[in-house]
Amino acid sequence: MESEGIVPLNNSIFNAKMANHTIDIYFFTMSPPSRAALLLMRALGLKHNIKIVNVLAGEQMNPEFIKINPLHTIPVINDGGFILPDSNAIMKYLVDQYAKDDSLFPRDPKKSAIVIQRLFFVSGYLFPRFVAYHLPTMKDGVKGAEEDLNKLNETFSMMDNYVQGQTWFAGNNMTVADFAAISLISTIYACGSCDISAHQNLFQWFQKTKTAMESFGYDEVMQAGAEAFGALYKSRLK
Ligand SMILES: N[C@@H](CCC(=O)N[C@@H](CS)C(=O)NCC(=O)O)C(=O)O
Repeated sequence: MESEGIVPLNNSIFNAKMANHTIDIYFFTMSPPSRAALLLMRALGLKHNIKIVNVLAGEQMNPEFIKINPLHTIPVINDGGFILPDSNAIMKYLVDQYAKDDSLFPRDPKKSAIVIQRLFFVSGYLFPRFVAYHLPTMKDGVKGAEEDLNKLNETFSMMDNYVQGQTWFAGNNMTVADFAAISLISTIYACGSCDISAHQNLFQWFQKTKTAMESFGYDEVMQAGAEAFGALYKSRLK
């Protein structure tokens, strides 16, 4: 628990490398990975321009957007003509390109490997299992399957193990893995669909990370989007 409560960032709002341009981010507030990328931009103090892609209305399928990202997913950034989809790739790029130090994505091979593993975990376990359980409600207004709820709860147990005895999701420093993980945990919590507080270490990490991210604009970026998703989920369930 070396760095409990310490936010290892110099969170200035101006970065010399950004002097003459802003980064476009294709974004929708209800999209967890979009919020992870945007909150990181805020944490790094990067000038940005939000371009809303309403995935609920299918705007990601517009031919202009498909040209930008053939995968038709958000988030995507456009940094002076450099176009990059996927929140994980985006966060890695932004830290490498603009952060004042490597604390959010360490260069040390072992520390870096752990961050990458956690990002793959979020992409390969937490995100698909979140979608599997919540999509039937969002799409058809029916409850997700018990089996999918069990799998999601199993994922929380895995995360609970990861954060046991350490402050952050990928070790003893806040990293981009915390941004990725909290984007989904905050959304699921706002849905009230699972008992996250039953997983004590995970719940403590959630509370601590929220507080640590307040100065980046957590409430405005993360909480607001999670609540918007949660409100829609609850209204569909009725
Ligand atoms: N691994 C990707 C996942 C992106 C993703 O699936 N985004 C969803 C919104 S949460 C999306 O754009 N869905 C629209 C679609 O697939 O057509 C990331 O981290 O950026």
